[in-house]
Amino acid sequence: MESVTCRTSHVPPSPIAGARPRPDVQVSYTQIQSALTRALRGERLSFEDGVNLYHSPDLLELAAVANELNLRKNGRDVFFNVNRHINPTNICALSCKFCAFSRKPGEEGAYAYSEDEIAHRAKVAADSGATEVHMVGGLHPRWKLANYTNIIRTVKETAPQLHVKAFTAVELDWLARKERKTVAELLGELRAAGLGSLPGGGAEIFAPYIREKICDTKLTGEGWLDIHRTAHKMGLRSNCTMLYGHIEDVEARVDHMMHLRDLQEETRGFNVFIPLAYQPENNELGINRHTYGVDDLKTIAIARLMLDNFQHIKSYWVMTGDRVAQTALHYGANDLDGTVVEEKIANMAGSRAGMAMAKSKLLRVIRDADRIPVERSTVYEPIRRYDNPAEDMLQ
Ligand code: V47
Ligand code: SF4
Repeated sequence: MESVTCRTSHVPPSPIAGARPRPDVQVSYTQIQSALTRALRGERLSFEDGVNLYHSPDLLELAAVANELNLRKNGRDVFFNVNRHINPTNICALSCKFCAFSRKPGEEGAYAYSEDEIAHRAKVAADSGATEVHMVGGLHPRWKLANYTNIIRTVKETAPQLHVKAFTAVELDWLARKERKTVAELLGELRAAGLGSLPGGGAEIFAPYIREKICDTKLTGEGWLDIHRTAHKMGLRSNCTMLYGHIEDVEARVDHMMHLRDLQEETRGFNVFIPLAYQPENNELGINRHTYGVDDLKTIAIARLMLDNFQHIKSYWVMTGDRVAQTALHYGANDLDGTVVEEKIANMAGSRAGMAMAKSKLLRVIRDADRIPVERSTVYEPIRRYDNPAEDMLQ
């Protein structure tokens, strides 16, 4: 098992200071220039480069390089998908400090969907042209493997064409331990039921000095990476995320990206990297601020520069709102996620972006950024390229 240690001996004096570059760190403009030049030459950047880039005083210069790297890889095409989130239960044995979604059994607001409720949502999704359901939930103390396979089968029996992207590494670890199975055995059974790929949730921040403060009882960073490695080796693709904008520092963010880059180098199994901006309400973390646009955009740009072996960087409108998500398309992002329809996790934590976005609006957001909308499958196969703007109104 790969050990997740932080790449620096630096331990921040006060992580609560947030992820703003620390004023005591001296970074020369020459070092930043050197990193940008090397990135444009296609060279791999180091941990120190990533930290230096976060200290760059020139956001537009970062944007120009990230945009250029993205245009080389993906041209002006921007992906979106027509999907639906289904959170089968919010009952959870853990109590991550940033989470506003989970409830304890019997607590007001706790729920667990029946098969009929899941089938209904899958049918509505399929009828509205969705190609994917994204399903993640809490760690239900009483659910067994059969609950999970039934959830997948219910979706596939209702609408066989839907791709099931389901269950975070955290849920898989919990279930494997309860069922006394290896993760490979568990994934084999879920795949036989119809699982298509894994979402990227549960990664949070790998660096132990942050993780232990925000979700100390959760699967470790190395455990998360190990489960994705196992999935990739079985031929299952997956996504990866990073929760930022809470108590972490820029060193922890860059460290996180480098662990993902290393695993991608080993397996090539990640579809996309998705930075998730922290939403501050109704949780126990005590950090009561949303991220601002500069930090969101800088993080997208640095991800594009650091993650040179990733084809896709997602600007997830749910966390940043549509305006910043759109602007990120000029900072290295080439994917906006989807229609979503019933987003609960960020919504309950104070997201101001709403629960859904119509396909017609996604088209407009992309088109207004002077990019070409391309509907994609979950694993990034193009479904339809919207070459003709006149057709957008018909969607
Ligand atoms: O793991 C929980 C995050 C994640 C908060 O793979 C929060 O395509 C912000 O991973 N503020 C689940 N974030 C969502 C997720 C995801 C979403 C969309 C697409 C994909 C994909 C994956 O939500 C959790 C956690 O990191 N989260 N609470 C919060 N207060
Ligand atoms: Fe449970 Fe996931 Fe919320 Fe943590 S983030 S408390 S594991 S639902």
